[in-house]
Amino acid sequence: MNIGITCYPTYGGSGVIATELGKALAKRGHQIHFISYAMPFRLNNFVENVFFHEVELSNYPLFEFPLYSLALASKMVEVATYEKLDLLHVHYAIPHATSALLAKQMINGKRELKIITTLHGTDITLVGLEPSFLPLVKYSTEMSDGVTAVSRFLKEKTLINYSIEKDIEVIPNFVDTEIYAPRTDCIFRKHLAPKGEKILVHTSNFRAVKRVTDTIKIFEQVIKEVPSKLILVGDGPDRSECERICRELHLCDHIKFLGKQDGLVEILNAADVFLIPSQSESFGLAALEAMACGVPVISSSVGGLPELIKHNETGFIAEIGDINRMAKYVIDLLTNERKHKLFSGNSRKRAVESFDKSIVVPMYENYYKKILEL
Ligand code: GMT
Repeated sequence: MNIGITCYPTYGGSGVIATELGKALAKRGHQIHFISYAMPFRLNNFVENVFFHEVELSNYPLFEFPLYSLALASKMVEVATYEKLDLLHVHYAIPHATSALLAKQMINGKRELKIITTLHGTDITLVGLEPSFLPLVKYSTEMSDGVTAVSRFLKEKTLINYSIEKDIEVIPNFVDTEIYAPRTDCIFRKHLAPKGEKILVHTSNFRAVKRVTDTIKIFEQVIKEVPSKLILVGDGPDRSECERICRELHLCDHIKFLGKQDGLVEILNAADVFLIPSQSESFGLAALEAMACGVPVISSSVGGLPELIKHNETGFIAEIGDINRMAKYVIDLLTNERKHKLFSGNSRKRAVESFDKSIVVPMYENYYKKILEL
C-alpha cells in the first residue's frame, strides 16, 4: 500500500505511535509518506520505503495566524496525487483529520483516497471539547472513512461526548519489546542512586493533566520510609512549579529533573517503580514502556490506564489525587522484594503478550485493508 501519515512531529505519544507505525509498515514493504511541518523526532535515521514531505508555511503579513491546516491540506493533495496514495492515516484529530477531509474533497473524482483518523487523547477529552473545536472534531470524526481509538475508554468518550454513531476500532498503543526490555548492564542506577537507594521514575510533558506535583508529594511520603530518589524526565509548563515545590519541601537533593531525554530505555532500566498519577490518560504509552522494561506502575484509575495496568498484578491503581494510597503502594512494593519481582515479571509479560509491535501493527494493517475494501 502507499500510505500517507500525518502526526505532530514533536515529543508526545501520538507522534511516537505514528512514527513507529510508519517505520514498521515500511519494513513490511509498504511505501510510507510522512507529511508534517517537521521531521518526526523518531525518524532520525534513513529507513527504506519511508519518505518525508515538509509542509511549508508562508508568513505573509496579512496572515496574523499561521494557516497550517490549509497548507497541510494542499501538501496532502500534492503527495496523494503524485505518490499515488491509497490512504491517509492521520494521528490526533485536530487539525489533521479536517485537513485530510479537505484534501480528499479536492482530489475527488481524480483519485480514491481513504481517510483514517486515530484519536489519541486530548484531541477528544480536552481540546476537542472546546466550543471552537467541538463541531469540527465531530464532523471530521464522522466523515473519516475509518476511525480508531487507542482504548475502549476513548472510544466510549468519543461516542458519548460528540453524540456520534460510528464504528470505532480500538487499537491500543504498542511498544517494541526487544528495545524496551530489561537490561542487566544498567550503569545509570549507580549514577542516580550511588548509595543503593530505590528509584522512582516519572516521564511526561509536565502539563497540568499529568499531575506531576502528585509524584513529588508521593515521594515526600516514600522517602520517609525508604531511602530513595525520584527521577523526573521531560519538560513543560509545570516544571518550574515542581522545582519550586521540591525546594519548599527540602527535597532537592533527592529529586533529579533530567529534562527531555532520548535514552529512556536506560533510565527505565534504573527504575524500581514508575509513577503516572494523571488526571486524564487515554492509554498511557509511558506506562507501557516502563512495563516492557519490567517496571511495575503505580497509576491513577483514569481513562485507559485500567485497561493496561492490572491492579495487584503488574502494579497498583488508586483514585486521582489519592497521594496517600499511591505512596502506600509504592512503599509496599519497595519493601517487599518477592512481590516486586513478581510484579516486574508480570509487567514485562503483559507488555510482550498484549502490546508488542508485532501484535499491534498487523491490527492497523488489517484495518487499512478493511477500509480500502469499503
Ligand atoms: O493528549 C495528549 O496529552 C498528547 C497525546 C499525544 O499526542 O502525545 O497523548 C495521548 O496519546 C498517547 C498515544 O496514544 C496516549 O498514550 C496518551 O495517554 C494520550 N494522553 C492523554 O490522554 C492525556
